[in-house]
Amino acid sequence: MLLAEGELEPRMLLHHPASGVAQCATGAGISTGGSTLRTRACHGLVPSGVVVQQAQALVATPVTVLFPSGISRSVQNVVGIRCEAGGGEKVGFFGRLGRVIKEKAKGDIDRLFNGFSKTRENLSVVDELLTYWNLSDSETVLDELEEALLVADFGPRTALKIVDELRNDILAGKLKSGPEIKKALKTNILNLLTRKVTSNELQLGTSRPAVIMIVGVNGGGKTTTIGKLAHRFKKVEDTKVLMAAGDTFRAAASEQLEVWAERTGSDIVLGEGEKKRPAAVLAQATKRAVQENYDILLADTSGRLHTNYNLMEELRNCKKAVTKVLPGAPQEVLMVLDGTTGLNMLPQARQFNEVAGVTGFIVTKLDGTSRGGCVVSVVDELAIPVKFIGIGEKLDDLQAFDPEAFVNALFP
Ligand SMILES: Nc1nc2c(ncn2[C@@H]2O[C@H](COP(=O)(O)OP(=O)(O)OP(=O)(O)O)[C@@H](O)[C@H]2O)c(=O)[nH]1
Ligand SMILES: [Mg+2]
Repeated sequence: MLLAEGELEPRMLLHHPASGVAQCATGAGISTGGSTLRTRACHGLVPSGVVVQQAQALVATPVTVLFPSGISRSVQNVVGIRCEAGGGEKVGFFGRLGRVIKEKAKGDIDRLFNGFSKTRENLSVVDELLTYWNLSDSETVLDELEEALLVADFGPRTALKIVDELRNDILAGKLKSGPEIKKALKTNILNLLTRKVTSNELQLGTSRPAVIMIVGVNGGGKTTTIGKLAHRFKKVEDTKVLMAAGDTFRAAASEQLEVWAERTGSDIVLGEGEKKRPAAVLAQATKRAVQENYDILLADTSGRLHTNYNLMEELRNCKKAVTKVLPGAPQEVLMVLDGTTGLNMLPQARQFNEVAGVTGFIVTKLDGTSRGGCVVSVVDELAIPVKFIGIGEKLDDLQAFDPEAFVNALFP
């Protein structure tokens, strides 16, 4: 039995019942009898972030695959999983970068918890509702629960999905108490955050440089996020980070990015003279990143309204210019979404995705909003993962998005 090729991600466990050894499985799909289980992460055998070229199950005994959500599935004919990682120093390097970028700094969980205080306030009514829940007033409670989700900007469609699933489970007799309903509520939300997307981790490919384009509407936090990302990457020793000042629209934009470059010890390509067109700046920066062997190129772009046809076409050209210099790039097109806009981010995200092929979201300013439920809605509606969240203006206020920690911060 072969495991399909995939990225490793330390998330799920393969449990070998005979030996009792829990082995972290990794990043590949396990194909069994026609169905494919997408696994994440292999521990001990292959470092996280490394691309699995081939993985093979060794012997024949059933194993239970435990997903982070707590759901378990039995897989036949597996005893151990052997993963052969793609070779080469570059793969290893990006694996290392992947780990560091995901690393939880001390106090991260606390900061996440504090960052969500406003949204949590909106949802605190859920606990009150469920404490005194009984079967006879289920409908009223479910209505009020839906209302609380709407207030926290989960969006009508997503809120309805969550509540409908709870209603079905209550009617089927599967949920019999307030705590059970709360647990199911959290599981439902976690499923919405994970089931349509494969990975919340950056996919940087296997060769240098990896180009990350940052796009989004005005003032969402793109430039600040580039500074925060560079700060993270720079935690890996000797990482060469280049920034591209692709926002040639605003006079002060380049200077703002220059400040971040300086603060993080990154280099920067600025548009000058005739090369001031954004696509030209990005092409020039990509060339330099290739020629001078940079690891990461972080490309800033101007804020633009998703409804402005010309500016959206300009964005399309920016991406093309990067790909022309370096086929396969940009490896990531990350759209910055301003958390304070709540559900208004949905049409923006749709349009940017159509034009630029968004590979992940970074939702910023979640520290200042009571509308954090929009994170669930945007993932559910667009099937694009959230990769990072911004919970403040400082360099360290960017966190790798962890769906479980997010749900726990909303419903402690
Ligand atoms: N509270 C909070 N503020 C943030 C966060 N991220 C960015 N900001 C602030 O948002 C404001 C706009 O940030 P920028 O990085 O300039 O946004 P931008 O998207 O580059 O803006 P344009 O280039 O004008 O489109 C700044 O004041 C940032 O400090 C965050 O996660 N939390
Ligand atoms: Mg900017």
